[in-house]
Amino acid sequence: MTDLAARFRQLWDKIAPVGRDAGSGGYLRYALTDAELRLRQWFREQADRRGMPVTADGNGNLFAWWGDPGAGDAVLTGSHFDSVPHGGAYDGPLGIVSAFLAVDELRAAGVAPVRSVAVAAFVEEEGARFGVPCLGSRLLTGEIAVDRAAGLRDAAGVSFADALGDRPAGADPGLTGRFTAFVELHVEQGRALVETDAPVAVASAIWPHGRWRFDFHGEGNHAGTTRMADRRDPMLTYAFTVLAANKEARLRGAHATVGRVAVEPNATNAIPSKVTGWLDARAAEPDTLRGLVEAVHAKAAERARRDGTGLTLTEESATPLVAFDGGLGGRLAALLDAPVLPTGAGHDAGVLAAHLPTAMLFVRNPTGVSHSPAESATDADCAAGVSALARVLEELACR
Ligand code: HGY
Ligand code: MN
Ligand code: MN
Repeated sequence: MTDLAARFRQLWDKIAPVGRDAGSGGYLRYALTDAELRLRQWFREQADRRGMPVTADGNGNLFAWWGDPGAGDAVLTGSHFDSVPHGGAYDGPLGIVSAFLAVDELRAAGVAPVRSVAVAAFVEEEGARFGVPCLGSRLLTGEIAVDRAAGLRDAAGVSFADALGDRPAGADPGLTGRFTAFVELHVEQGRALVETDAPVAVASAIWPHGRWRFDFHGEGNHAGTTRMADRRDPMLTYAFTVLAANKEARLRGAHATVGRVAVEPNATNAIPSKVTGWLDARAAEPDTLRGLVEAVHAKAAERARRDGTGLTLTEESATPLVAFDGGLGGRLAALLDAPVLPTGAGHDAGVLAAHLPTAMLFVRNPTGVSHSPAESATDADCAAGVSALARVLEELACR
């Protein structure tokens, strides 16, 4: 094992147990809950050890500064700590751990920043607690209204403002205006790097994507005594809609997933009164995505008429196509001699990309699996990611 891979492992092992579910082996690191708060504390300690002051933007995002935290140009890196339910270890934290190690590498090489380097820990990237992904970066850039973000509620009814302990501060153009670039390092969420036999890639684009909530309303009633012909069962409309989403996505070469469902009253012997399903839909082109969601909606509405149920559709979040800054991406791909890949996964980098030159580095994932405990990366590839990030930060912040 190289020195750097060993240093990666040492730091990684410190956070590995935090929020891990013993049963699934996956992580329950929801934004601003105990596990994520412990990781944020770890972030402050790591920054402190390196003499990097930490600032907060009032939206739940933290920044550890190598250089002046108060003024001047800066290069932003980092990622997020929060996970999806039973998510993998690498999605998010890899970008933060790698950023601290990249700063260590540069310092050990005697390189000093000409522009500050800020390591970010963005809050609620997954939207697993409050429903809207990239909530922290959307707030920072003004891409979501403060009132809407403040009022988002988790499953227990706690609002984002209450979890944060304050009303979010909202857009901070003074801060974002300081960043000359954002480079987010992330575990790859597919197998393209296994196929190209490279440890690190540069991102070209993020597919447009979003989340749509389908509320199906019916009539709660007794499972044993209600004649089949008399039922208004929203579970049927929901089930048909899931199948339709799968078919419509396949027809278009797009992706559609219903991975979350809520049933009321959720009793074995009662016809549900309401079923809510969340559609996650993604496509390479915005028109394809729009057509997909419209087609699923039309099919669901038609089925609701047949089932005698009601349907309301709510768009919970939408992220447009992100084409990362071609100049910056090309420069980094040449610097690292790395392949260039698009992705169907969303990232804070996708939100920041509308406001400043932004790029992403992907680290090879042997299984290609993500949002699952099976997500993985070797220590050697993680070390290659740290080296790549260090070279990028040297190029962008130290010359
Ligand atoms: O859902 C996503 O694409 C991301 O991982 N937040
Ligand atoms: Mn994720
Ligand atoms: Mn992520």
